[in-house]
Amino acid sequence: MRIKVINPNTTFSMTEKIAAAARTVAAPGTEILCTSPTMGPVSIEGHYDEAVSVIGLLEEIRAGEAEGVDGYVIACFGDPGLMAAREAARGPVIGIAEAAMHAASMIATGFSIVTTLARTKIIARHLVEVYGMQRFCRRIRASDLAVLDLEDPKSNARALIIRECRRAIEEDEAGAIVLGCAGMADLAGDISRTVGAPVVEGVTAAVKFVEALVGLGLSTSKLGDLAVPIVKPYRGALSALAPEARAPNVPPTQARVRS
Ligand code: 5HY
Repeated sequence: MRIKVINPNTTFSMTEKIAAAARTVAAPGTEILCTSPTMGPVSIEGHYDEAVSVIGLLEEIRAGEAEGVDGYVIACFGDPGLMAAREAARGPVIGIAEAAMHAASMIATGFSIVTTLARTKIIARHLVEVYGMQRFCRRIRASDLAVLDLEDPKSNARALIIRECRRAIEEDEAGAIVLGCAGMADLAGDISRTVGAPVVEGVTAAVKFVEALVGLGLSTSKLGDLAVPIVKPYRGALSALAPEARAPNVPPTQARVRS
């Protein structure tokens, strides 16, 4: 199967890091395609960045549909554009926050999220509520790192993240930690060994969830609100994103069985 992992920000070094993490857990039969948009914010650190990043994300989803990709990961902890991507895609689309929270809820009775800037905590809080994770999420902690500090080997990112992880274990009684940024994709094992607790990282968790869903023959429902977008013209610079008439909603996995 082919899973397209999309980093919605435009920092190539982070996309490479995400790709490497995804490939460490991909099953032998899984090909990981990893991309980021050619346009948009270099990092996503708030509502405005997120909103703008969705255009490039949806362009990547549309390209994946043309290539017959089996499933997608949205590799940004705000899960930007998740429902729009599910409208546009046939295969499963999993956000890293959703994947990480569900995985953590299956291995601990409570988890804390350690993310970057304090101003982005509300985005994670909203997702905790949307995903029904209130009973599991003990607290959302900020390491006060900018996202791109995670790309700077001279930053003290690792130490700041470990500090918050330790506080989560001691003060929040968290049984597990969720890393709240795709830019932390390379840190989970190291941090878990250092703090002595399970650390769940969303890119790798999401890849395994997509593999499981595709393996079960499950694709995104095309009933109701997740049906393909209604065909209509879009004007101006966004005209290329206009929904087109599409073949019957047969997911790529089932299409291959039929051919
Ligand atoms: C992410 N921002 O995973 C989010 C996380 C955050 O550019 N990639 C980003 O810190 O908000």
